[in-house]
Amino acid sequence: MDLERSIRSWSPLGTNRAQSPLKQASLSRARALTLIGTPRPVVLASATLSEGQVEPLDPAQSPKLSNPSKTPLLDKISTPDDLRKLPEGELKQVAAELRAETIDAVSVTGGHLGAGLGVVELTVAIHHVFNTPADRLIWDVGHQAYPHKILTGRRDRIRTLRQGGGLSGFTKRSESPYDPFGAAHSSTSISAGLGMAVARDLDGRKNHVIAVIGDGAMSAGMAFEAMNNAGAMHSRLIVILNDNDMSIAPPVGAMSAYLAKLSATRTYLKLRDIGKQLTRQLPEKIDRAITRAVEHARGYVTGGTLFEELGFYYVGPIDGHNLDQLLPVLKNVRDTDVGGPVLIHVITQKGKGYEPAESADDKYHGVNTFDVVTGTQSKPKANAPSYTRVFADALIKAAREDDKIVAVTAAMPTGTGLDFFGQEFPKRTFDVGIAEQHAVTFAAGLATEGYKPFCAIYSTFLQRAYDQVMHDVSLQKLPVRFAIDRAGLVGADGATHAGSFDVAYLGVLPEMTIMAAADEAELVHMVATAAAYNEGPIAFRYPRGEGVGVELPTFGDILEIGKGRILREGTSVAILSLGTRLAEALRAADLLGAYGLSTTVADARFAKPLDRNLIRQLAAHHEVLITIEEGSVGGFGSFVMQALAEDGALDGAGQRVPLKFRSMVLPDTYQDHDKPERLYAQAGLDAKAIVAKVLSVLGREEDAAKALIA
Ligand SMILES: Cc1ncc(C[n+]2csc(CCOP(=O)(O)OP(=O)(O)O)c2C)c(N)n1
Repeated sequence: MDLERSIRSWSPLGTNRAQSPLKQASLSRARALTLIGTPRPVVLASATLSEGQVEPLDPAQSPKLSNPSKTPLLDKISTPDDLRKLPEGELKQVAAELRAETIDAVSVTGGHLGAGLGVVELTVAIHHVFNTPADRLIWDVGHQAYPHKILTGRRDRIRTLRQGGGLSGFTKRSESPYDPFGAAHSSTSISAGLGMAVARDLDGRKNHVIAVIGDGAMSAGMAFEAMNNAGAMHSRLIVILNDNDMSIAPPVGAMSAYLAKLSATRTYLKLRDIGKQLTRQLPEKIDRAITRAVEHARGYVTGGTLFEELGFYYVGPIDGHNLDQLLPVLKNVRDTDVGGPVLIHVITQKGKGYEPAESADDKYHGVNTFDVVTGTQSKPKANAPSYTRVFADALIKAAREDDKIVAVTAAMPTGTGLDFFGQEFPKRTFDVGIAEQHAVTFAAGLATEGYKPFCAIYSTFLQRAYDQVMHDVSLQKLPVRFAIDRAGLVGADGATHAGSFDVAYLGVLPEMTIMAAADEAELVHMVATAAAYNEGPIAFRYPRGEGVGVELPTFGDILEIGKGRILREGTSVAILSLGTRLAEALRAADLLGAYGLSTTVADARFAKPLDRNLIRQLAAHHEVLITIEEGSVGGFGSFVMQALAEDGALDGAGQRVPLKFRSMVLPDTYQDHDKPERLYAQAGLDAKAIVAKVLSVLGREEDAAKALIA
């Protein structure tokens, strides 16, 4: 089915087509066609055009067709089986069409672009050479898998990427049999691939397992743990190292320097010779050919590579945009059993083939929707600074006063705002690479020497360093400051990136202090509090996106540890909020007034230690006490309930009216990507849901049902 027809025949959830993503898709499709049909050297980088030879797509060259498709080869491909039917000579054009389709789709949806553009040829080559999905193809992180999605039966939905109800922005098992392993957190592919390879061996099957991992992801501990294990086993695993010399930011560390040296000292030329040599030798003497190829690639130039020392057969480096190199090498690796794992070192360019991406500093790693012709990204009007920026500015101010303050990021300088900190304090800023575990223990080391490390890590990625937080930090009571960005639901990145669990997983650790900012001014206070607090580890969490627009203090106040605040006093209902649900709690209090319910609203500020006095007061003077937070069960609400139970407040003893307590938390499910406000509504954590909860607790079920739909 061609794209236009498939767009016409598919409507998401039966929604109004005028507003559906597919309406946008068709419009944008028209733009894609224009893009490909009209040569625009300004947009498509010339390297792609010359390599892909895409010029015949100009309608002027197909005068007989009234409305010729501008992606004639891609239109023939519903699944990789169709791709495999095409002769190799047509694959360059497939790649060019795939690149243009990817650019156009992301221009409509926003999302990860640079990484996908860098693996277009690799994606085509892998699916052409290997028998996916029987051969397992694992994309590390999965943010580069949009071209893969287009080739594996998802082209008709590609313009729903990251939209509610649409395709995930990462690989996902439930989405396609061509995604044998879900991802989004990095550096898992070699471990998962090795597991699949060993399972295959145990079953006596013959399929291939291919893990594609970036040079950034390769710097993480997990990747090394997996290589260490794989190198000592005799299982056939193919690891493709996609080396584009970029992470989100420029890559850091000795591994990156090593890869640069490796690729600089081994030229493609030699590999091209090797390719020819392999082709000459095929098919009779495959074993000898690959052996000789690898001998050329390794021993002669710089001695054994690190990968060989780890037990891998190393092949490369090869030009990952040149199908004439990729195809013979992949075929040889496919057809040759070297008795263990193989690592193919592929050099690519992030953002390849789209000039605005190629020339941007971040290679368009992650983009908003954008204009395909100019590359200009849409910039939604901000009403307030982002929490990330407020954190960075507050930390910079604190660091001007205190030269012991240092900052640590695990490959996320821009995402955490530490790029700004680094501009002013380059020597006090440490990007340790994608290595959250190391980041935390490194910060612990700094703390032992009297420094004040602020470890800025997204909630979801801090999960990786849980043992380090426990064993290296909290057990030793070291004053590491955890700045936990992206707390709560994050939207388009979906369940893999949701910051749902940090209060629960940190809150059970002795010695931890945990704060949650209710707005951006509170965040400024919490940065000041963390800077001043030296008694042990302290964490403060804040969400993705912009603040609520409150006035920012020039300098933050040092908050009293474990003390909350009351914002509004009422008599019958109390809402105790942790974090940025506070605005919804205040809105709910207004709405409850209309039901004749006078409501107290308090901001706990601290999930640990709890403000026991505040909780006792709220319990003693209200009939209903509700806690609300942007986190899972087992967090703040559970801690409050434990405190109430210990106090006997749930026994009804000594109370005029027995307390009715409820805790509002995220549902016990993984919520897929969508707009955060919609996800919070689904989760039952908005003002309406609070009102309904209170009314229901009071037995006013009819009112509760009405409140929900009001
Ligand atoms: C554990 C973890 N930490 C941080 C991230 C955020 N992240 C997503 S992609 C990326 C860079 C990956 O670089 P690389 O593997 O070289 O792939 P490229 O984007 O350059 O193709 C980072 C740091 C993540 N996904 N997982």
